[in-house]
Amino acid sequence: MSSRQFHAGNAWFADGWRRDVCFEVDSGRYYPGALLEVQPEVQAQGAEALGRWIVPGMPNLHSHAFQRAMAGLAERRGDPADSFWTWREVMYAFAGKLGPDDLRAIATQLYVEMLKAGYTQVCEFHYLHQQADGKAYADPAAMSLALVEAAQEAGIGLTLLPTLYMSGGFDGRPLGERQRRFAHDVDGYLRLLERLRLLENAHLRIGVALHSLRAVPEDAMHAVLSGINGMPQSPSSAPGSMMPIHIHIAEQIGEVQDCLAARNARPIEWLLDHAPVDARWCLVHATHINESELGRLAATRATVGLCPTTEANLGDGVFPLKNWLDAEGSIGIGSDSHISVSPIEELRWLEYAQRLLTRHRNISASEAEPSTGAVLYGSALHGGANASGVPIGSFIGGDPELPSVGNRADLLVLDETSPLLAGRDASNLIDTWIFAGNSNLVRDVMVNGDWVVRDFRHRDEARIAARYRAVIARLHA
Ligand code: NGQ
Ligand code: ZN
Repeated sequence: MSSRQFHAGNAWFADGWRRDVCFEVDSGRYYPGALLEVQPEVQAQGAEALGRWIVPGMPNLHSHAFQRAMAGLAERRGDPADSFWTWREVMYAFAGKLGPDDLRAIATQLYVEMLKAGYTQVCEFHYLHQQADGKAYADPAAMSLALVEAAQEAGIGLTLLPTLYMSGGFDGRPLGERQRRFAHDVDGYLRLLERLRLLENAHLRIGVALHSLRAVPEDAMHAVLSGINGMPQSPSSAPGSMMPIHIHIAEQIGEVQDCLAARNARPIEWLLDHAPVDARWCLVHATHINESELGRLAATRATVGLCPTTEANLGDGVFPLKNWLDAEGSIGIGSDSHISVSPIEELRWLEYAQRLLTRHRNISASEAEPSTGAVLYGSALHGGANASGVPIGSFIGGDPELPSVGNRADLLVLDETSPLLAGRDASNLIDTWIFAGNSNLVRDVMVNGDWVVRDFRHRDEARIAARYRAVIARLHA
């Protein structure tokens, strides 16, 4: 099969914009949808014109898809001391109602919204494994497969992170009644991983998630980390053998205090002392990190998963972004509870929280890269790709003559006709998009060489939304 050629007026690379970029996309030689050659400053004859401003698609490194269907339903005061923990009770009540078909319908709708907003890969931190009473489904992978099907139907890349959840707190107490459907023992968990891994392909990567130090006893953590060594992988999986490892680490002060009481160490400190943390790891909500933890963690090359809109919504706290970037730490963004589904809003709030705290501006920018938006977008692409375990996040082509392949062809075409972008050039385009782009500027979206969004519309959005509405009407009836 022959390859396809595309031409971008300007395409964004890690070190800035290039003009007249020609993309050659594989139609089957290595894996369909891989970038072959990517060449700046050429006018390819017969190439399909993409548009004026082309950027890599953004990975969403943290999602609990089902929570999208309760967005807005926990914003009424219940208890005068409303907190993360009271929100969690509302969330548990909702989670208890969902079966595989509901989860599939909700996740598919969410993934369509993600694509339209510019996310082309999602890491699904998935812990609704069993039936509500704690018994396994006839197929123990039923809920995981619902997410795999949802991603396939929507056309988004998925890093599925089946999540180990064993105890209800640091003291090892058993799961509460509403947590029973999260349960696994280590063997059952590894069997699920093994089965799912055989499904891997260019769109699907399987990784590991430990829900939190609260939920995973130390011996279980070690058993899983050694159990994944040498686990077989599907031959049709995208290149790169990295199996990402995600964990919720230090979101709430209460969690830091409980960890100190039970383990005599702060959560990040404890993890660094007891686990082989390296570039495979993604520490989600590293919110409560001190200076010494920060220096040690940055040196491991692990990524921190930041979810600014959810962290704000739940009253978590503010991650010390400036110090982390100064230490060359890796970041990515996630929409987590999906109170907002927009990479732009996540990145904007990442910076704004720092401005409000420090009373300065352009905190994330540096001497080497003075554009705040470019630092934010570029960092989140890089760390997000790492946490996803998939070759995405930048336009890297493979040499057709060598047995290596390029990154997946995931790209966004921005709406060059928007008045907002009038008079903008390469020096301020990303800044304008991130800080002022309140109406969506993502016009077309390509994932793995396929158009999934064209002219602001997803290829199957009407049908997917109709099914979502029907499921929600029943759940809230
Ligand atoms: C979750 N969400 O697993 O959905 C969590 C809440 C918990 C966030 N942390 C539950 N944002 O941490 O126990
Ligand atoms: Zn989470």
